[in-house]
Amino acid sequence: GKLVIATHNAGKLKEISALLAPHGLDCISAGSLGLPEPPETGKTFVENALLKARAAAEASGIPALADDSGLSVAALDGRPGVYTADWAERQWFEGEPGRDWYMAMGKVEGLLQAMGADTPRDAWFSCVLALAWPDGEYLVYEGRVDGNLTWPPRGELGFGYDPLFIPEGRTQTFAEIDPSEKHAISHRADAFAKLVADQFSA
Ligand code: ITT
Repeated sequence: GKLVIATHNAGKLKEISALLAPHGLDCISAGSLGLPEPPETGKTFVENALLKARAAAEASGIPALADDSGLSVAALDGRPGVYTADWAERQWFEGEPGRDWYMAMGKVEGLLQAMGADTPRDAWFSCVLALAWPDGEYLVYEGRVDGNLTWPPRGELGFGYDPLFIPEGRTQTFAEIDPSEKHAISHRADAFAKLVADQFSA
């Protein structure tokens, strides 16, 4: 069947397409359908993922999959969490065009400096995947990966905060490991495993 991937984030779209590839769906991006981006007014990953999936399913008449995700820093009581994208964006509007990733990274550098050498750098990524159908039915799946923040950024792979995040039990950042390995252990992979077990297992 057909599935709309309700994201406007190119990094996510690439990962979701790779994770869905074995399941033989005809994936259509929200961007290619010209679907609008609903404002993310929710206070939780679940609320925002549902908001995006439902809006896309309603507008397109096709089942939709949305991803709401973010980075949580233990020493900041889990912030920025659901506000991770805003965090980067605020910097983007103040910064030079085309340097949005760098500005977001700079924000983390400041954060890590402010934390000092003795503050634990434990962090985690969360991902909520929401599936919504045009008739209003929906399902959500939650995933998480624990790790540590590092500075300076390392690696060119992945997207977003990947160059700053070392998953537990590894020495390389998410931006240094092969995408196939990130897809085995990431927050998105964790949520996907639950979705696949629920939707695609016979
Ligand atoms: P859509 O809402 O259109 O899907 P978005 O970028 O606005 O795209 P979110 O609101 O879910 O998505 O924000 C997610 C933030 O978390 C964003 O800043 C990402 O860069 C970051 N993020 C999520 N998953 C990540 C991953 O696997 N690696 C690195 N950063 C990630």
